[in-house]
Amino acid sequence: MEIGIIGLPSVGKTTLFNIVTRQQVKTGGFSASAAPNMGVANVPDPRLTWLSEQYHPKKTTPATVNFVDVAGMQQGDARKDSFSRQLLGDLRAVDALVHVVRAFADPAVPHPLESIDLVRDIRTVETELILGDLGVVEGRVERLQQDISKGRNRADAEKELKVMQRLQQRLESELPMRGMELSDDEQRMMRGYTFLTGKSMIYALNLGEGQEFTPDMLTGLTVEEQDGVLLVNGNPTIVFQGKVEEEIAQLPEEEVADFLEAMGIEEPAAHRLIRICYYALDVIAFFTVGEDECRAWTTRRGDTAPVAAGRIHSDLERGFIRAEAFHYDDLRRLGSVQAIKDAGLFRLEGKTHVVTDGEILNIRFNV
Ligand SMILES: Nc1nc2c(ncn2[C@@H]2O[C@H](COP(=O)(O)OP(=O)(O)OP(=O)(O)O)[C@@H](O)[C@H]2O)c(=O)[nH]1
Ligand SMILES: [Mg+2]
Repeated sequence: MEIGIIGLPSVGKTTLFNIVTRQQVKTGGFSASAAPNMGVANVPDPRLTWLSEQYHPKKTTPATVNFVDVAGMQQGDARKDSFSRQLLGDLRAVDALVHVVRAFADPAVPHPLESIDLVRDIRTVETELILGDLGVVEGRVERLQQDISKGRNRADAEKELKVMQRLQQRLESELPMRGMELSDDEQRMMRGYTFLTGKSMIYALNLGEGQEFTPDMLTGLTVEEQDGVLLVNGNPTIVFQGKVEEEIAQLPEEEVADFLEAMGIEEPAAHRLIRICYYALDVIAFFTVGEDECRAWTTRRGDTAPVAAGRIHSDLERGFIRAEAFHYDDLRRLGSVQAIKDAGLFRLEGKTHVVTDGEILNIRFNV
């Protein structure tokens, strides 16, 4: 899983990147021409910690999420030819975008649009992404029309042209590709393209120290809560205090809890960000356990056992025979694998089994 961090200049993108990856990349001073920062974050999961306490493995390996921190976008960027190519290149592989929106005011850090206005910033970035995608779609539409007039691959080209034109209209009415209804066939046709507005969007609102979030910061956008998740225009959103969280990320592990309590922070932003990425992408965790290693893995909700096994190694998907499966919750409740077996909750699952969050799997395979 890979996440791209985007936003206007000087909003705290690299600060958030440092917070979540525990790196110390230099912040401040306009990174406009710099190469993207890449980093890895461990996915916090208390279930893995508990499993590790039971199995005493040689190694405990959390699931990881990759983060890419790109240069700041500017209003009007999308009109430059290089813009979408550069950004598309940097963000091609990401599964979701985190848009860092600046709420903190600091005279020492000038805002490129000279005032704090979250709604304007959200709209500005969305518009740039839409214009960037529009450039790609227009190019593709033109190309397809040429193919059709030359009778090249006509049937397929006509089908693709239809969906591209539908996307074009959508973007022209200032709507992102995200949320567009696509048939399975259309989804397949679009899979080869990486439209930025087709990716899941998460907002991260960067507040100043001690600053509180109030919905009136977002007047004009829809703000609601669902399953305890803040949704802004339907997009999962977290609020965080960049400066404070940066300090937390640099503390030695054993001092974190006290600092959090002193600051009245329930859960560090790094954890909340990763959780909201899981939520936005609708992915789940499963585990493998043993004396050598206890490990957490990520897979899409709805994936079958062979697909999940493929996250571990492609051989396990190719040679999948069956999976021994039981659930973390049952182990926690009953205390041992034997007790799970006695309760009839230890299963042998075949290729059609859909993996659930918290399942513990042992893959039997043959290659
Ligand atoms: N006061 C205050 N300053 C912050 C906060 N977050 C970031 N900064 C400062 O703002 C400046 C820019 O932060 P960065 O994280 O580099 O911002 P960026 O979005 O990566 O900037 P570019 O990559 O140049 O577009 C730095 O000097 C940070 O220390 C915050 O929450 N409060
Ligand atoms: Mg930066």
